[in-house]
Amino acid sequence: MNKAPAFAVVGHPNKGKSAIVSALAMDDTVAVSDVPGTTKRHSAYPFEVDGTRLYTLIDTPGFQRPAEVLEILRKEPCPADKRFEAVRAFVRRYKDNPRFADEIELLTPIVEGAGIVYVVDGSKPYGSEYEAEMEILRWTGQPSMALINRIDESDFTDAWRRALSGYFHIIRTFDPMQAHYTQHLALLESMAQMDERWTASLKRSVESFTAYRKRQIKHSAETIARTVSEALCHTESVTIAADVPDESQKTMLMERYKESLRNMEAHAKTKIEKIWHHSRIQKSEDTLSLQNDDLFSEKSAELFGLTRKEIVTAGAVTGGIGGAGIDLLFLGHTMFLGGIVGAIGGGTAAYFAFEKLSDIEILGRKLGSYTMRAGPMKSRNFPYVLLNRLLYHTMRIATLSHAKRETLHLQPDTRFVERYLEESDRKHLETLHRKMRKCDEEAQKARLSYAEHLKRVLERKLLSQ
Ligand SMILES: Nc1nc2c(ncn2[C@@H]2O[C@H](COP(=O)(O)OP(=O)(O)OP(=O)(O)O)[C@@H](O)[C@H]2O)c(=O)[nH]1
Ligand SMILES: [Mg+2]
Repeated sequence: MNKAPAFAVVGHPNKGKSAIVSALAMDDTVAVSDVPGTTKRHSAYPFEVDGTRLYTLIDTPGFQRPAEVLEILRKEPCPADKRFEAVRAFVRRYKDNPRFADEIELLTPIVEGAGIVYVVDGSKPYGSEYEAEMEILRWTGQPSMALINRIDESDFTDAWRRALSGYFHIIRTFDPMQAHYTQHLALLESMAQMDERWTASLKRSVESFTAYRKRQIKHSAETIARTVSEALCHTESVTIAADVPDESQKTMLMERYKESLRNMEAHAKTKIEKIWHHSRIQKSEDTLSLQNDDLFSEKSAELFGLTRKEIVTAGAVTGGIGGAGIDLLFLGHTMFLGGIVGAIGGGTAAYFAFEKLSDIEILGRKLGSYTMRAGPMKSRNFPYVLLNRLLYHTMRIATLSHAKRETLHLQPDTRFVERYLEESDRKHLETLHRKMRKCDEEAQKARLSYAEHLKRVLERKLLSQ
Protein backbone atom coordinates (compact mmCIF):
# COMPACT_ATOMS: atom_id res chain seq x y z
CA MET A 1 0.00 0.00 0.00
CA ASN A 2 1.12 3.48 -0.81
CA LYS A 3 1.68 5.61 2.29
CA ALA A 4 1.70 8.99 0.57
CA PRO A 5 0.06 11.57 2.82
CA ALA A 6 -3.23 13.24 1.89
CA PHE A 7 -4.15 16.83 2.73
CA ALA A 8 -7.67 18.17 2.84
CA VAL A 9 -7.69 21.81 1.75
CA VAL A 10 -10.47 23.49 3.73
CA GLY A 11 -11.80 26.93 4.68
CA HIS A 12 -14.50 29.48 3.90
CA PRO A 13 -16.13 29.43 0.45
CA ASN A 14 -14.32 31.30 -2.33
CA LYS A 15 -10.97 31.71 -0.61
CA GLY A 16 -8.78 29.97 -3.17
CA LYS A 17 -8.94 26.40 -1.84
CA SER A 18 -9.36 24.90 -5.29
CA ALA A 19 -6.67 27.22 -6.67
CA ILE A 20 -4.27 25.89 -4.04
CA VAL A 21 -5.18 22.28 -4.82
CA SER A 22 -4.70 22.97 -8.50
CA ALA A 23 -1.29 24.59 -7.98
CA LEU A 24 0.05 21.96 -5.57
CA ALA A 25 -1.27 18.97 -7.47
CA MET A 26 -0.21 20.67 -10.76
CA ASP A 27 -3.55 19.76 -12.16
CA ASP A 28 -5.51 22.20 -14.30
CA THR A 29 -8.71 20.14 -14.22
CA VAL A 30 -9.64 21.41 -10.73
CA ALA A 31 -12.70 23.73 -10.85
CA VAL A 32 -11.52 27.23 -9.89
CA SER A 33 -14.06 30.04 -10.17
CA ASP A 34 -15.08 33.30 -8.55
CA VAL A 35 -18.57 31.93 -7.90
CA PRO A 36 -18.74 31.01 -4.20
CA GLY A 37 -19.79 27.44 -3.66
CA THR A 38 -18.17 26.12 -6.84
CA THR A 39 -16.76 23.03 -5.17
CA LYS A 40 -19.64 20.86 -3.97
CA ARG A 41 -17.99 17.49 -3.33
CA HIS A 42 -14.62 16.53 -2.01
CA SER A 43 -12.28 15.14 -4.64
CA ALA A 44 -8.78 13.82 -4.48
CA TYR A 45 -5.98 15.01 -6.78
CA PRO A 46 -2.91 12.82 -6.44
CA PHE A 47 0.48 14.13 -7.48
CA GLU A 48 2.45 11.31 -9.05
CA VAL A 49 5.90 11.01 -10.51
CA ASP A 50 6.69 7.90 -12.57
CA GLY A 51 3.59 6.17 -11.25
CA THR A 52 4.56 6.79 -7.63
CA ARG A 53 2.18 8.91 -5.63
CA LEU A 54 4.02 11.62 -3.71
CA TYR A 55 1.02 13.19 -2.02
CA THR A 56 -2.68 13.77 -2.56
CA LEU A 57 -4.53 17.05 -2.29
CA ILE A 58 -8.21 16.88 -1.51
CA ASP A 59 -10.38 19.75 -2.68
CA THR A 60 -13.44 20.41 -0.50
CA PRO A 61 -16.45 22.75 -0.34
CA GLY A 62 -16.32 25.67 2.10
CA PHE A 63 -17.85 25.65 5.59
CA GLN A 64 -21.50 26.80 5.54
CA ARG A 65 -22.78 26.27 9.07
CA PRO A 66 -19.76 25.92 11.30
CA ALA A 67 -21.43 27.52 14.34
CA GLU A 68 -24.29 25.02 14.25
CA VAL A 69 -21.92 22.11 13.82
CA LEU A 70 -19.82 23.28 16.74
CA GLU A 71 -22.92 23.64 18.87
CA ILE A 72 -23.86 20.03 18.15
CA LEU A 73 -20.34 18.86 18.94
CA ARG A 74 -20.33 20.76 22.22
CA LYS A 75 -23.75 19.58 23.38
CA GLU A 76 -22.25 16.77 25.42
CA PRO A 77 -19.12 17.23 27.51
CA CYS A 78 -16.26 15.72 25.56
CA PRO A 79 -12.69 15.27 26.82
CA ALA A 80 -9.92 16.22 24.36
CA ASP A 81 -8.95 12.60 23.63
CA LYS A 82 -12.51 11.78 22.51
CA ARG A 83 -13.03 14.74 20.20
CA PHE A 84 -11.76 13.13 17.03
CA GLU A 85 -14.25 10.32 17.66
CA ALA A 86 -17.01 12.92 18.29
CA VAL A 87 -16.38 14.57 14.92
CA ARG A 88 -16.37 11.18 13.25
CA ALA A 89 -19.68 10.35 14.92
CA PHE A 90 -21.09 13.66 13.68
CA VAL A 91 -20.08 12.81 10.11
CA ARG A 92 -21.70 9.39 10.38
CA ARG A 93 -24.86 10.70 11.93
CA TYR A 94 -25.47 13.63 9.57
CA LYS A 95 -24.19 11.90 6.45
CA ASP A 96 -27.51 12.23 4.65
CA ASN A 97 -28.67 15.50 6.14
CA PRO A 98 -28.63 18.19 3.41
CA ARG A 99 -28.32 20.93 6.03
CA PHE A 100 -24.74 19.92 6.69
CA ALA A 101 -23.89 18.59 3.23
CA ASP A 102 -20.81 20.82 2.82
CA GLU A 103 -19.50 20.16 6.33
CA ILE A 104 -19.92 16.40 5.83
CA GLU A 105 -18.05 16.62 2.52
CA LEU A 106 -15.13 18.52 3.97
CA LEU A 107 -14.88 16.63 7.25
CA THR A 108 -15.06 13.16 5.66
CA PRO A 109 -11.46 13.08 4.34
CA ILE A 110 -10.21 14.51 7.64
CA VAL A 111 -11.86 11.84 9.78
CA GLU A 112 -10.45 9.33 7.32
CA GLY A 113 -6.94 10.51 8.20
CA ALA A 114 -6.09 13.45 5.93
CA GLY A 115 -3.99 16.32 7.23
CA ILE A 116 -5.57 19.77 7.27
CA VAL A 117 -4.54 22.74 5.15
CA TYR A 118 -6.72 25.62 6.30
CA VAL A 119 -6.91 28.42 3.74
CA VAL A 120 -7.74 32.05 4.49
CA ASP A 121 -7.72 35.16 2.33
CA GLY A 122 -5.13 37.52 3.78
CA SER A 123 -6.47 40.42 1.74
CA LYS A 124 -9.72 40.42 3.78
CA PRO A 125 -9.83 41.44 7.44
CA TYR A 126 -9.94 38.78 10.10
CA GLY A 127 -13.33 38.31 11.79
CA SER A 128 -14.56 36.15 14.65
CA GLU A 129 -16.88 34.30 12.27
CA TYR A 130 -13.88 32.14 11.33
CA GLU A 131 -13.46 30.88 14.88
CA ALA A 132 -16.16 28.18 14.80
CA GLU A 133 -14.60 26.49 11.76
CA MET A 134 -11.10 26.69 13.20
CA GLU A 135 -12.42 25.22 16.44
CA ILE A 136 -14.04 22.30 14.59
CA LEU A 137 -10.74 21.62 12.84
CA ARG A 138 -8.97 21.71 16.19
CA TRP A 139 -11.49 19.20 17.54
CA THR A 140 -10.40 16.68 14.93
CA GLY A 141 -6.85 16.82 16.32
CA GLN A 142 -5.48 16.01 12.84
CA PRO A 143 -2.07 17.45 11.81
CA SER A 144 -2.68 20.88 10.39
CA MET A 145 -1.28 24.05 8.91
CA ALA A 146 -2.78 27.38 7.91
CA LEU A 147 -2.11 28.99 4.55
CA ILE A 148 -2.62 32.70 4.03
CA ASN A 149 -3.52 33.36 0.41
CA ARG A 150 -3.88 37.03 -0.55
CA ILE A 151 -6.47 37.19 -3.31
CA ASP A 152 -6.05 40.93 -3.88
CA GLU A 153 -3.69 43.72 -2.92
CA SER A 154 -4.95 44.60 0.59
CA ASP A 155 -2.89 43.10 3.37
CA PHE A 156 -4.26 41.86 6.68
CA THR A 157 -1.63 39.18 7.04
CA ASP A 158 -0.43 40.29 10.49
CA ALA A 159 -3.90 40.18 12.03
CA TRP A 160 -4.47 36.79 10.46
CA ARG A 161 -1.18 35.45 11.81
CA ARG A 162 -2.12 36.51 15.33
CA ALA A 163 -5.56 34.90 15.06
CA LEU A 164 -4.35 31.71 13.38
CA SER A 165 -1.54 31.14 15.87
CA GLY A 166 -4.15 30.27 18.51
CA TYR A 167 -5.22 27.31 16.36
CA PHE A 168 -2.30 26.31 14.11
CA HIS A 169 1.40 25.71 14.78
CA ILE A 170 2.43 26.12 11.18
CA ILE A 171 1.33 29.24 9.32
CA ARG A 172 2.62 30.03 5.85
CA THR A 173 1.77 32.42 3.06
CA PHE A 174 1.23 30.96 -0.39
CA ASP A 175 0.19 32.45 -3.69
CA PRO A 176 -1.38 29.77 -5.88
CA MET A 177 -1.40 32.06 -8.91
CA GLN A 178 2.40 32.21 -9.07
CA ALA A 179 3.97 28.89 -9.94
CA HIS A 180 7.15 29.54 -8.05
CA TYR A 181 9.08 26.37 -7.81
CA THR A 182 11.05 27.44 -4.74
CA GLN A 183 7.83 28.47 -2.97
CA HIS A 184 6.30 25.11 -3.80
CA LEU A 185 9.34 23.28 -2.43
CA ALA A 186 9.29 25.37 0.74
CA LEU A 187 5.65 24.49 1.25
CA LEU A 188 6.38 20.78 0.86
CA GLU A 189 9.09 21.16 3.50
CA SER A 190 6.55 22.76 5.83
CA MET A 191 4.04 20.00 5.15
CA ALA A 192 6.75 17.50 6.07
CA GLN A 193 6.83 19.11 9.52
CA MET A 194 3.09 18.69 10.12
CA ASP A 195 3.41 15.09 11.28
CA GLU A 196 6.53 13.03 11.81
CA ARG A 197 4.90 10.04 10.16
CA TRP A 198 4.92 12.00 6.91
CA THR A 199 8.34 13.61 7.21
CA ALA A 200 10.37 10.92 5.43
CA SER A 201 7.88 10.50 2.64
CA LEU A 202 7.54 14.23 2.00
CA LYS A 203 11.32 14.73 2.10
CA ARG A 204 11.54 12.11 -0.62
CA SER A 205 8.84 13.98 -2.48
CA VAL A 206 10.99 17.09 -2.46
CA GLU A 207 13.83 15.12 -4.07
CA SER A 208 11.57 13.42 -6.62
CA PHE A 209 9.96 16.71 -7.41
CA THR A 210 13.32 18.36 -8.11
CA ALA A 211 14.44 15.44 -10.27
CA TYR A 212 11.13 15.57 -12.09
CA ARG A 213 11.44 19.26 -12.81
CA LYS A 214 14.93 18.70 -14.21
CA ARG A 215 13.48 16.07 -16.52
CA GLN A 216 10.75 18.45 -17.65
CA ILE A 217 13.44 21.01 -18.47
CA LYS A 218 15.50 18.40 -20.33
CA HIS A 219 12.51 17.27 -22.40
CA SER A 220 11.63 20.87 -23.22
CA ALA A 221 15.21 21.57 -24.34
CA GLU A 222 15.21 18.44 -26.49
CA THR A 223 11.91 19.43 -28.05
CA ILE A 224 13.22 22.88 -28.94
CA ALA A 225 16.48 21.47 -30.34
CA ARG A 226 14.70 18.87 -32.45
CA THR A 227 12.26 21.42 -33.81
CA VAL A 228 14.92 23.98 -34.74
CA SER A 229 17.02 21.29 -36.37
CA GLU A 230 14.13 19.78 -38.31
CA ALA A 231 12.81 23.16 -39.37
CA LEU A 232 16.26 24.15 -40.65
CA CYS A 233 16.51 21.05 -42.81
CA HIS A 234 12.92 20.89 -43.94
CA THR A 235 12.11 21.05 -47.65
CA GLU A 236 8.90 20.78 -49.64
CA SER A 237 8.89 19.54 -53.20
CA VAL A 238 6.46 19.13 -56.04
CA THR A 239 6.95 17.65 -59.44
CA ILE A 240 6.12 19.90 -62.33
CA ALA A 241 5.88 19.12 -65.99
CA ALA A 242 7.64 22.12 -67.46
CA ASP A 243 10.91 23.71 -66.46
CA VAL A 244 9.14 26.99 -65.89
CA PRO A 245 6.62 26.73 -63.10
CA ASP A 246 3.63 28.99 -63.20
CA GLU A 247 2.86 31.48 -60.49
CA SER A 248 0.18 29.44 -58.82
CA GLN A 249 2.47 26.43 -58.51
CA LYS A 250 5.13 28.55 -56.85
CA THR A 251 2.69 30.18 -54.49
CA MET A 252 1.19 26.85 -53.57
CA LEU A 253 4.58 25.33 -52.84
CA MET A 254 5.65 28.31 -50.79
CA GLU A 255 2.43 28.23 -48.79
CA ARG A 256 2.90 24.53 -48.15
CA TYR A 257 6.45 25.10 -47.03
CA LYS A 258 5.47 27.88 -44.65
CA GLU A 259 2.57 25.83 -43.36
CA SER A 260 4.90 22.94 -42.53
CA LEU A 261 7.21 25.23 -40.57
CA ARG A 262 4.25 26.65 -38.68
CA ASN A 263 2.99 23.17 -37.94
CA MET A 264 6.39 22.17 -36.61
CA GLU A 265 6.32 25.11 -34.27
CA ALA A 266 2.74 24.45 -33.15
CA HIS A 267 3.55 20.80 -32.58
CA ALA A 268 6.56 21.72 -30.42
CA LYS A 269 4.44 24.10 -28.36
CA THR A 270 1.80 21.45 -27.75
CA LYS A 271 4.53 19.07 -26.66
CA ILE A 272 5.95 21.63 -24.24
CA GLU A 273 2.48 22.26 -22.80
CA LYS A 274 2.08 18.54 -22.26
CA ILE A 275 5.48 18.24 -20.56
CA TRP A 276 4.39 20.91 -18.06
CA HIS A 277 0.84 19.51 -17.62
CA HIS A 278 -0.83 22.46 -19.29
CA SER A 279 -2.76 20.75 -22.05
CA ARG A 280 -5.97 22.63 -21.35
CA ILE A 281 -4.81 26.24 -21.47
CA GLN A 282 -6.64 28.81 -23.51
CA LYS A 283 -4.11 30.96 -25.30
CA SER A 284 -4.01 33.84 -27.69
CA GLU A 285 -0.89 34.05 -29.81
CA ASP A 286 0.39 34.90 -33.24
CA THR A 287 1.57 32.13 -35.48
CA LEU A 288 5.09 32.07 -36.80
CA SER A 289 4.91 34.98 -39.24
CA LEU A 290 7.75 34.04 -41.60
CA GLN A 291 7.81 37.61 -42.79
CA ASN A 292 10.78 39.24 -44.40
CA ASP A 293 11.35 41.56 -41.50
CA ASP A 294 11.90 38.79 -39.03
CA LEU A 295 13.82 36.49 -41.24
CA PHE A 296 16.00 38.66 -43.36
CA SER A 297 16.41 42.09 -41.89
CA GLU A 298 19.61 43.28 -40.38
CA LYS A 299 17.65 44.91 -37.61
CA SER A 300 16.28 41.58 -36.41
CA ALA A 301 19.70 40.01 -36.80
CA GLU A 302 21.13 42.64 -34.49
CA LEU A 303 18.42 41.95 -31.97
CA PHE A 304 19.42 38.34 -31.95
CA GLY A 305 22.95 39.44 -31.24
CA LEU A 306 24.38 38.83 -34.68
CA THR A 307 26.94 41.53 -35.32
CA ARG A 308 27.00 43.73 -38.35
CA LYS A 309 30.27 42.17 -39.38
CA GLU A 310 28.76 38.68 -39.21
CA ILE A 311 25.83 39.76 -41.31
CA VAL A 312 27.95 41.41 -43.96
CA THR A 313 30.53 38.67 -44.21
CA ALA A 314 28.12 35.79 -44.20
CA GLY A 315 25.28 37.55 -45.90
CA ALA A 316 21.79 37.52 -44.52
CA VAL A 317 21.41 34.18 -46.21
CA THR A 318 23.89 31.43 -45.75
CA GLY A 319 25.02 28.59 -47.92
CA GLY A 320 25.38 28.36 -51.63
CA ILE A 321 23.04 27.54 -54.39
CA GLY A 322 20.90 24.54 -53.65
CA GLY A 323 19.78 23.37 -57.03
CA ALA A 324 20.93 23.22 -60.58
CA GLY A 325 18.77 25.73 -62.33
CA ILE A 326 19.39 28.97 -60.57
CA ASP A 327 18.25 30.84 -63.63
CA LEU A 328 14.87 29.25 -63.11
CA LEU A 329 14.37 31.13 -59.91
CA PHE A 330 11.54 33.54 -60.01
CA LEU A 331 12.44 35.91 -57.31
CA GLY A 332 10.45 38.79 -56.14
CA HIS A 333 7.10 37.31 -56.96
CA THR A 334 6.16 36.53 -53.44
CA MET A 335 6.83 38.68 -50.45
CA PHE A 336 8.87 35.93 -48.99
CA LEU A 337 11.21 35.65 -51.92
CA GLY A 338 11.28 39.37 -52.35
CA GLY A 339 12.86 39.54 -48.93
CA ILE A 340 15.76 37.43 -49.97
CA VAL A 341 16.44 39.56 -52.97
CA GLY A 342 16.34 42.60 -50.76
CA ALA A 343 18.67 41.08 -48.25
CA ILE A 344 21.34 39.93 -50.63
CA GLY A 345 20.94 42.44 -53.34
CA GLY A 346 19.57 40.16 -55.99
CA GLY A 347 22.48 37.75 -55.84
CA THR A 348 22.61 34.09 -55.02
CA ALA A 349 19.19 33.15 -53.88
CA ALA A 350 19.03 29.47 -53.25
CA TYR A 351 15.58 29.58 -51.94
CA PHE A 352 13.85 27.80 -54.73
CA ALA A 353 15.95 25.01 -56.03
CA PHE A 354 14.98 23.19 -59.15
CA GLU A 355 16.51 19.91 -59.85
CA LYS A 356 15.89 18.33 -63.14
CA LEU A 357 14.65 14.82 -62.80
CA SER A 358 15.20 12.66 -65.73
CA ASP A 359 14.62 9.05 -66.49
CA ILE A 360 12.20 8.70 -63.66
CA GLU A 361 9.39 6.40 -64.20
CA ILE A 362 6.04 7.64 -63.22
CA LEU A 363 3.04 5.45 -63.69
CA GLY A 364 5.02 3.20 -65.98
CA ARG A 365 5.87 5.98 -68.40
CA LYS A 366 9.14 7.71 -68.88
CA LEU A 367 8.80 11.35 -68.17
CA GLY A 368 11.22 14.17 -68.25
CA SER A 369 9.89 16.18 -65.35
CA TYR A 370 11.18 18.70 -62.88
CA THR A 371 11.11 18.95 -59.16
CA MET A 372 10.48 22.29 -57.62
CA ARG A 373 11.72 22.52 -54.09
CA ALA A 374 11.28 25.10 -51.35
CA GLY A 375 13.81 25.11 -48.58
CA PRO A 376 15.92 24.36 -46.74
CA MET A 377 15.72 27.65 -44.94
CA LYS A 378 18.68 29.86 -45.68
CA SER A 379 17.77 32.81 -43.55
CA ARG A 380 20.38 33.26 -40.92
CA ASN A 381 17.86 34.74 -38.52
CA PHE A 382 15.40 31.91 -38.85
CA PRO A 383 16.78 29.58 -36.13
CA TYR A 384 16.89 32.56 -33.77
CA VAL A 385 13.31 33.50 -34.58
CA LEU A 386 12.19 29.96 -33.83
CA LEU A 387 14.43 29.54 -30.79
CA ASN A 388 13.24 32.86 -29.41
CA ARG A 389 9.61 31.83 -29.75
CA LEU A 390 10.07 28.36 -28.31
CA LEU A 391 12.21 29.51 -25.39
CA TYR A 392 9.62 32.15 -24.63
CA HIS A 393 6.86 29.56 -24.80
CA THR A 394 8.73 27.21 -22.48
CA MET A 395 9.39 29.93 -19.92
CA ARG A 396 5.78 31.11 -19.92
CA ILE A 397 4.33 27.60 -19.69
CA ALA A 398 6.82 26.32 -17.13
CA THR A 399 6.10 29.24 -14.82
CA LEU A 400 2.34 29.22 -15.34
CA SER A 401 0.33 28.21 -12.30
CA HIS A 402 -2.10 25.36 -12.88
CA ALA A 403 -4.67 27.43 -10.98
CA LYS A 404 -4.91 30.06 -13.74
CA ARG A 405 -8.04 29.82 -15.82
CA GLU A 406 -7.90 33.01 -17.86
CA THR A 407 -6.63 33.17 -21.44
CA LEU A 408 -2.88 33.27 -21.66
CA HIS A 409 -1.58 36.03 -23.92
CA LEU A 410 1.62 35.02 -25.60
CA GLN A 411 3.56 37.74 -27.33
CA PRO A 412 7.22 36.96 -27.66
CA ASP A 413 9.41 39.92 -28.48
CA THR A 414 12.68 39.47 -30.29
CA ARG A 415 14.60 40.69 -27.28
CA PHE A 416 13.57 37.66 -25.28
CA VAL A 417 16.39 35.52 -26.56
CA GLU A 418 18.80 38.34 -25.92
CA ARG A 419 17.74 38.59 -22.30
CA TYR A 420 17.98 34.87 -21.77
CA LEU A 421 21.13 34.11 -23.66
CA GLU A 422 24.44 35.49 -22.61
CA GLU A 423 27.06 36.40 -25.18
CA SER A 424 28.87 33.08 -24.70
CA ASP A 425 25.58 31.14 -25.17
CA ARG A 426 24.87 32.97 -28.36
CA LYS A 427 28.30 32.30 -29.84
CA HIS A 428 27.99 28.63 -29.03
CA LEU A 429 24.48 28.37 -30.46
CA GLU A 430 25.53 30.18 -33.62
CA THR A 431 28.23 27.56 -34.22
CA LEU A 432 25.68 24.83 -33.63
CA HIS A 433 23.12 26.45 -35.94
CA ARG A 434 25.76 26.39 -38.67
CA LYS A 435 26.44 22.69 -38.10
CA MET A 436 22.77 21.81 -37.86
CA ARG A 437 22.12 23.39 -41.24
CA LYS A 438 24.26 20.74 -42.87
CA CYS A 439 21.57 18.17 -42.08
CA ASP A 440 24.08 15.32 -41.93
CA GLU A 441 25.43 13.07 -39.17
CA GLU A 442 27.46 15.91 -37.67
CA ALA A 443 24.26 17.91 -37.59
CA GLN A 444 22.68 15.24 -35.41
CA LYS A 445 25.55 15.55 -32.95
CA ALA A 446 25.23 19.32 -33.03
CA ARG A 447 21.55 18.97 -32.20
CA LEU A 448 22.40 16.98 -29.07
CA SER A 449 24.87 19.64 -27.88
CA TYR A 450 22.27 22.25 -28.71
CA ALA A 451 19.72 20.48 -26.49
CA GLU A 452 22.31 20.13 -23.73
CA HIS A 453 23.13 23.82 -23.92
CA LEU A 454 19.48 24.90 -23.91
CA LYS A 455 18.90 22.66 -20.92
CA ARG A 456 21.54 24.57 -18.98
CA VAL A 457 20.05 27.91 -20.05
CA LEU A 458 16.57 26.81 -18.90
CA GLU A 459 17.86 25.32 -15.66
CA ARG A 460 19.53 28.61 -14.82
CA LYS A 461 16.12 30.27 -14.90
CA LEU A 462 13.68 27.56 -13.91
CA LEU A 463 15.40 26.04 -10.90
CA SER A 464 15.98 29.34 -9.13
CA GLN A 465 12.54 30.92 -9.09
N1 LIG B 1 -5.60 37.12 -7.98
C1 LIG B 1 -5.79 36.02 -7.27
N2 LIG B 1 -6.94 35.37 -7.41
C2 LIG B 1 -7.11 34.25 -6.67
C3 LIG B 1 -6.12 33.76 -5.79
N3 LIG B 1 -6.60 32.63 -5.22
C4 LIG B 1 -7.82 32.45 -5.73
N4 LIG B 1 -8.13 33.41 -6.61
C5 LIG B 1 -9.38 33.57 -7.34
O1 LIG B 1 -10.43 33.52 -6.39
C6 LIG B 1 -11.56 32.84 -6.91
C7 LIG B 1 -11.94 31.68 -5.99
O2 LIG B 1 -10.96 30.69 -6.06
P1 LIG B 1 -11.31 29.15 -5.82
O3 LIG B 1 -10.01 28.44 -5.72
O4 LIG B 1 -12.31 28.67 -6.77
O5 LIG B 1 -11.95 29.27 -4.36
P2 LIG B 1 -12.56 28.14 -3.45
O6 LIG B 1 -12.13 28.44 -2.07
O7 LIG B 1 -12.21 26.80 -3.98
O8 LIG B 1 -14.11 28.42 -3.63
P3 LIG B 1 -15.36 27.43 -3.41
O9 LIG B 1 -15.09 26.14 -4.09
O10 LIG B 1 -16.45 28.18 -4.04
O11 LIG B 1 -15.52 27.30 -1.94
C8 LIG B 1 -11.17 32.37 -8.30
O12 LIG B 1 -11.66 33.30 -9.23
C9 LIG B 1 -9.65 32.41 -8.28
O13 LIG B 1 -9.14 32.64 -9.58
C10 LIG B 1 -4.91 34.51 -5.67
O14 LIG B 1 -4.00 34.18 -4.93
N5 LIG B 1 -4.80 35.63 -6.44
MG1 LIG C 1 -13.41 25.31 -4.71
